[in-house]
Amino acid sequence: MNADLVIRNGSIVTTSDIWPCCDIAILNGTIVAVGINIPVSEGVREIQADGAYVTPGGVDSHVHLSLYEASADALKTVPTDGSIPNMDDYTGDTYETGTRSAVAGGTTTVITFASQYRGDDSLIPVIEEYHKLATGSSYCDYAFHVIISNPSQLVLQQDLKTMVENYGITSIKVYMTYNAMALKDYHILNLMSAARELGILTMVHAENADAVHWMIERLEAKGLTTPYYHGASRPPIVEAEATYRAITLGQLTDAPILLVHVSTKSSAELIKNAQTNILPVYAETCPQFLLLLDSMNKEGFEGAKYVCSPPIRESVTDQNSLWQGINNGTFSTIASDHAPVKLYHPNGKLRGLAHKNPAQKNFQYIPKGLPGVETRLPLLFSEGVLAGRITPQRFVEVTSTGPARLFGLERKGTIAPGFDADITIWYPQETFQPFKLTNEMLHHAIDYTPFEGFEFKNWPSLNFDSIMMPWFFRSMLIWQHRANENRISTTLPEFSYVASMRIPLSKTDCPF
Ligand code: DUC
Ligand code: ZN
Ligand code: ZN
Ligand code: ZN
Repeated sequence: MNADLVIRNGSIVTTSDIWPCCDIAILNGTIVAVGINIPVSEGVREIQADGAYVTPGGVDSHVHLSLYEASADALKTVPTDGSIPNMDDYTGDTYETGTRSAVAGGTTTVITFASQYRGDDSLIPVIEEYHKLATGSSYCDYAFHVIISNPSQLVLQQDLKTMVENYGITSIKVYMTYNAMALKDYHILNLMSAARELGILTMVHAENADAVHWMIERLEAKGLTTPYYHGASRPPIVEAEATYRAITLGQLTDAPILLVHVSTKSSAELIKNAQTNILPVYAETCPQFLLLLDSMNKEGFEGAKYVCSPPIRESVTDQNSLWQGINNGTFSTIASDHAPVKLYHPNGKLRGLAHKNPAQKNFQYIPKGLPGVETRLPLLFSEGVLAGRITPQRFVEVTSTGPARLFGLERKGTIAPGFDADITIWYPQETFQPFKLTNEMLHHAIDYTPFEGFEFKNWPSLNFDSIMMPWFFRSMLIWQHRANENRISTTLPEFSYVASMRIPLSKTDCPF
């Protein structure tokens, strides 16, 4: 067998099976064989994976990187309601810091957003700008969705087609909330209808903008403006109404839709009901909705760490319903919705607040999003697979195979000959020392994690057990890539694997 790398004796996990004691032979970043005792020439590099789960590399289908950088000019014309921070306050992750963080957590492909703002007439310069931001700066494979905030005639009649044909991009996102982004139902109908004609999937952020606005006014009138009240301003019913409306608009246009960051039982039930009626309705949820509760949110400004939209919910019933939705097939993908802004900005401003009234620290001016691209897979492995809530097969389905299929990443998402050799290894539990997460362990450029103090019972790693290595090298992750595939771009082809130095290694020692 002609190969340049063999992974030996792992338990390979697919959406349907676990094949114990299997080898994977890899050549030039592609899997060339899967089988038992695969013979290869002497000298071929081997990785021993005895007793380890070997899963396809994670595909994170919802990641915001360089969030506001490409559209700086267009942003000047946009109303600021806290959904978009002032550019001076921008401290999110770039393609470099975000993708190194992804890889360090076992994710080998991210689908990120190129964002069109109101001031942009066309989509094409926005897509070009994001390609520039990502090129040469990404440690893993990446692809794009396009956020549409100005569905101009140019967009509807020309750009969507160009986006598909010239850039291989087949998904858009629309917002039903935020002044700066929200589209009226009329415009969403126009977009869904055009998207359907072109085979584009429309992702929907479902929250009722007017209802949120109305709630915020009432909270403000009572002086309830600390970050703690963010959740109160966007109750589950606000998400449910918009979810139902999105499903209805999709039905009217006969267009496939994906409800992103679903956070409640009521929304999950509406989606399940639509799916039962054979509508092409897909759904995503995120680890923060499965694992965090609003009661963890602190009074005072520390609560800003947990501000995301939809908000972290109050009820275990919502969490249980989302886990149930993973098991009954409601959710095709679990994504991070990595959309972070630093809590303490180096210029002394707090999470984008100072351009409004800094003394006020009003929750409505806090950008809505959390970091999570690195913790997504390990959280779902620890709290899902090892806690017995989901099987290893379901884990693979919602973290890799599902999103790869949904977004047309044809050579990703499973371990089989002909597929990209993007592989994540989870060493056996008995060899892993559980640890409590601190933000310093992560590779993002953000100064906090909402999962601080969570205990992790495993983390993706590679064990060179026959080679003497410094102890911290025990933790590594295989990452192989394949460039220039239709939708996928990768820009650092010289890497054949990437070290993910886990546990107490300072960022300055890290090769990323
Ligand atoms: N929606 C997202 O998908 N991400 C961050 C903020 C938001 O509203
Ligand atoms: Zn959203
Ligand atoms: Zn998002
Ligand atoms: Zn790859």
